[in-house]
Amino acid sequence: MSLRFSIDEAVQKLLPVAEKDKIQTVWDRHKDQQPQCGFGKMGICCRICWKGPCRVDPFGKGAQRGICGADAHTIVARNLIRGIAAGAASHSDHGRHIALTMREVGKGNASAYTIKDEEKLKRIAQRLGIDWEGKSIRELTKEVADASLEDYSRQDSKIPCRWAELTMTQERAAKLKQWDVMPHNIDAAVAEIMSRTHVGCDADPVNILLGGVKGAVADYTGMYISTELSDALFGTPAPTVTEANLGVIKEDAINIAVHGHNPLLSEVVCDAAAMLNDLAKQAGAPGGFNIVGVCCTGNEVMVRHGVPLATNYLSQEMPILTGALEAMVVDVQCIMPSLGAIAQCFHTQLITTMSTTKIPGATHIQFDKENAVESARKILELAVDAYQRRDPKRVNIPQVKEKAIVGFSAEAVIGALSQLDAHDPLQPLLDNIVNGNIQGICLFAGCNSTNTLQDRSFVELAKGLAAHNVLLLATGCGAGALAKHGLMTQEATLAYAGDGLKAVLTAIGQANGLNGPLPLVLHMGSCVDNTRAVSVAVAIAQKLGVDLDRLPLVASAPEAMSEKAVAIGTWAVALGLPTHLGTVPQVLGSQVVTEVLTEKIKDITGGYFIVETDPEEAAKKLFAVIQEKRAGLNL
Ligand code: BF8
Ligand code: SF4
Repeated sequence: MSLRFSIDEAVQKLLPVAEKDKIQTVWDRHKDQQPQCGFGKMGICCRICWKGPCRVDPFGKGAQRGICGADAHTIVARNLIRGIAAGAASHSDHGRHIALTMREVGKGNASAYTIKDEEKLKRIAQRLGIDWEGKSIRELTKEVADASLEDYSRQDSKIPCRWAELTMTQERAAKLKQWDVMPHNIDAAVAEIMSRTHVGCDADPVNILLGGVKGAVADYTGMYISTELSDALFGTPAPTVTEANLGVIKEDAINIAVHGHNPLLSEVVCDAAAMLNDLAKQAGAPGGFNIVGVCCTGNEVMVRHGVPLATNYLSQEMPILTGALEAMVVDVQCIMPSLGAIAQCFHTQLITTMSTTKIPGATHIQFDKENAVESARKILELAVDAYQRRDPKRVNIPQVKEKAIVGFSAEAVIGALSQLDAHDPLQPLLDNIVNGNIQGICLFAGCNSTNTLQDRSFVELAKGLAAHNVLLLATGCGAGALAKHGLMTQEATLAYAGDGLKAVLTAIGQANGLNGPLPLVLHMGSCVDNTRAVSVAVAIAQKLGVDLDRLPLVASAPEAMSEKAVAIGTWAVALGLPTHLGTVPQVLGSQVVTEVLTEKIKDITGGYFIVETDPEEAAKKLFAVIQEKRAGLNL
């Protein structure tokens, strides 16, 4: 029965446990919601003012306008871009949090943190036009943080966000300015979306969508800040071998899952667990503390420190169902409110840490950069306490896990390539794209959704494209899915890569002393780390002397569901990428909006959305796009 929900074997093993204990999971609640509202699914329900809700009849028989006169196109476009605003707010709040912490490090006020990658800090400074010669690391840290925070505070609308303008090709930046979709201030772009979609403002669907594109570029800006400043603070990911899936939970250890998105607390929890491991042993757990990751906080600590990933978004309730999870520590975003109730069915302590994300059933330990170490210690103590209440009879850890080689930051990719050509690391990659060994590149990103069979599309698409010699990158829950299913291994390369791709990955792997190929899919990190893929793409485009939309480069989010994914998908399109969605976006109620997103926007940005729910068909379509782009470059 569980095969209907997920191809993840660990999930399949645990769902019967949930059923037996009468614990509702995300899939039970999905069923309870059927049939879901057709108006909502098509985006034609408006709740923007209290005269509503208003709904437009999609068959043209009933009402065609809301009470204020908004038609389906206005309503769909407004709903969509409000989602983009929420996504941009989430990612950029994350970036702000990191930048503010960095500023305190620069002032000498945040003792839990230091700059772990000084070279990266200098590279960031250089990019932002900050002279670093003769400055102390502390001074430079503060200057970089201040310059980044300006992207949240600048009031001169003629000056673009620096983190946007300086990280894309010049042609792309010029194009976005020309269409007036280059933000000058991340927060202003979010506020502008909320104000222009208030009752009785922007009613032109195309103009509304352009506002959404601007919000999406603001999202990109905040994500870039999150990734790059986190690298300076916590280290830039380098390849590391770890494991993924629920089998990483250990029966003889005190297991703590870190879940959410922001690495500020999880980094300190990892450090504290290593330092205080004796606490766990004294409490009777010979395995000590075992930190495992969920969702993007999981990805952050996985790519930087090799912390194993327990699971991705849709199966986030499962670690608790193993009966062996002492604590789940959450920060922000993509944390199901159901965790509170499920944790109460077990000994698990659900611990919230951010004032903006509290959950009934959780214990709140407020985390601030000033008290990070103290909070981490309290969390460990709560986990030790919970361990005393663990019921051995309820322990049920599915012995399912896969090896995963992860940590492919842009720097790591360039570093690996430099073993082939130290002076011009990108050249071997370009040569292999030109000679067809690598046909193109696909970035897998985005979520899990109950609208699909969990993880299936990621796995099928990846295998399908790899067989056609497409180089695969992954972030977020897509990366989680591909790691759980063993596609981040050398064995997967040997089993699934086409001959050309296999030869290239093997040459790079051998040159780096791996005694075999690179893994089939390169894990670049969390969702904010999609910008890592952009930085590689921009470097390739600059070397070829073309803009991003000319590259044989596509993105795919086969299970997109969150507002953040809407924002990411939109900026991918704004940057010129054909972007696949395997779930149907809530826009079909407007032909105008649907056409703009899937066709017309191509004339402006070169990018567009491809909606295809069947993974086999999607692989064909993406490969066809790659061929079209190759032909455009005369390849
Ligand atoms: O930021 S992929 S379900 S966890 S939104 Fe959320 Fe989607 Fe996962 Fe990471 Ni991204
Ligand atoms: Fe209805 Fe217009 Fe109000 Fe929306 S803004 S709820 S369409 S009256």
